[in-house]
Amino acid sequence: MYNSKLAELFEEIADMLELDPKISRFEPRAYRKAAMTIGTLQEDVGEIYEKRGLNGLMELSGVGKSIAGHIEEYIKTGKIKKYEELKKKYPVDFSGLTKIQGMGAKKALKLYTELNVKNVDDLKKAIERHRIRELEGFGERSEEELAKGIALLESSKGRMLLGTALPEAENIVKKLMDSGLVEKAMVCGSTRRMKETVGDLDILIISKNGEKVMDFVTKMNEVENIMLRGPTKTTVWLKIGLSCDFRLIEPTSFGAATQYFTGNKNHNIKIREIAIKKGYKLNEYGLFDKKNRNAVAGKGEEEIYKALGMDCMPPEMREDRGELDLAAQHKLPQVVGLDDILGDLHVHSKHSDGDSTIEEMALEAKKLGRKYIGITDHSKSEHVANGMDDSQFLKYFDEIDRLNDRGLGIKILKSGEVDILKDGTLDLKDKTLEQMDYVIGSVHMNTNMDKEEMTKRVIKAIESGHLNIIAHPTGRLINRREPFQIDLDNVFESAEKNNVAMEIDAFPDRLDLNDENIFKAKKYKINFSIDTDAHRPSHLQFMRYGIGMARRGWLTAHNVLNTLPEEKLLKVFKK
Ligand code: DGT
Ligand code: CA
Ligand code: CA
Ligand code: ZN
Repeated sequence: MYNSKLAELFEEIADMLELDPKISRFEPRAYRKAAMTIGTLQEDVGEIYEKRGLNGLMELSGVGKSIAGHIEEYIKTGKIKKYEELKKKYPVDFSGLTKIQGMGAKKALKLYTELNVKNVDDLKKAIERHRIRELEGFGERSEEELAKGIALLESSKGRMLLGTALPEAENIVKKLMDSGLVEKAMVCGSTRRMKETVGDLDILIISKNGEKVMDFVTKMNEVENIMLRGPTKTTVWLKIGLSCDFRLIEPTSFGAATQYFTGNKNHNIKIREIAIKKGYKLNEYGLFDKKNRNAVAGKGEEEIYKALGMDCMPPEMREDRGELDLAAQHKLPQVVGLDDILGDLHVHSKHSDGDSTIEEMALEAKKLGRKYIGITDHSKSEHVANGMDDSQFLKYFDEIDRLNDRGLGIKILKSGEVDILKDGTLDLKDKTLEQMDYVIGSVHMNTNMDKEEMTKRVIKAIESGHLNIIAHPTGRLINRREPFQIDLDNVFESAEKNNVAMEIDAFPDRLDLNDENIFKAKKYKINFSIDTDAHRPSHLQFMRYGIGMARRGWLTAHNVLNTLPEEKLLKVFKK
């Protein structure tokens, strides 16, 4: 997979181009746009290039001839000349530094020219010596903020977004299956549990050609270097920046092995104790009785749980949050699945910061089997996202009406992602809001408020009577921005009273609410909406990450609004 690496390179090229005032602003913008497209693409650009060449690349939005050329150059040589040249001029690790909250390329350049800070380590030293606060335009506060930003980054170090790790894992499993060398290959570990970030990939394999398989995996295009090579276990470092364990498993142990390597660790420790109490021994090879015979052969996970008197729960629930007790009482919830989803209620178009027309988004959603799609472009205060004012919203409603009249085979709902302003009021006139089928409210700006103020702000919006869904309720961006200060219990309580749903934003770096907060929110009688927040058609596939979070938070289809058919949904929205 070249996608994430290329996206990073293009971002960094854009950062460096922006530093030169003589260069037109359009050039860095073009690189950023390409980075956004490629970084969130589900298909690997390497594969697109292999199958359809330069023309295939140029069909991607934001990818023209010159950027397609860069991609080709990178695939063939592992380098981009333009990048290397810029790097000579600016020997600074922009991509590392700009991952720190509050650090842009301009600040990074200033730190380089004034203090010779080239990377995060240099920055840490400069902070320790209190050199930052002396700089013009920085000060003590921003020195502290940078220190906090670094701490956040380090606490997440090496953990990759599920949205990057899972497609790579699937790509590797497919290659293994296509190789003809393996009977089975399966991703386990945190990836299978759909944890929001992944530390490493764990892939289990059944094969009669162990030696050849281990050769095959070490020679895959995706591999940067081999960390450990053995007859039954091989660990490689992948080019995308993640390590991957491959384990060869005996067919008779496969169930026990997938159970063990899916984890999580605490779940495993508990289930092992349960096994001991019942007179068994459980390990990655099987479930053994007292005479050390493999009691249930360990062929399938289901049988292992069953032999211990339990129902088998989906991997997403195996987090030691009480699931084993429920399994023993045969009271596991029937958690929501992707097949239950009938629509997507948070989608952007060209009318604000999306890449595609309403029609294109709707047709793609139809292809995915959705019955309705809510278009939710931004309101005017969201300048960076091209937000619309009231009169622009009216034209946009007209367009939706026309599309529905024409009939695309999928219903388009009229909505908007309306900013919840600093004082808790909404960014559009009541008259405009009343024309929407439902309204999403979001906090985007002034996020540095203290907890009490922020909580009041959101609750005031919930009580306005206009809102139906609160989007990405904590505002966090995984590994990049902390959630803002907010008392979620108070928010959930108010949401319950006012029949306002909480969003599970499925965009890979948001996943907001996250699993823990969903678990907490489930105690209240509130609805959830699992939305992709798509900005281009391929993003509509992010639904599965939101579903992963919902399953990790034990939600059933009953808790989720967009499992309802349109009529019932609109009734809930009417209040
Ligand atoms: P990660 O890689 O940090 O995102 O998280 P996991 O859950 O994939 O953890 P990993 O790769 O270290 O190990 C894979 C699974 O193997 C883990 O979920 C449970 C099992 N496992 C690993 N270490 C232990 C252990 O010390 N005891 C037990 N019972 N199971 C373990
Ligand atoms: Ca792992
Ligand atoms: Ca591992
Ligand atoms: Zn949005």
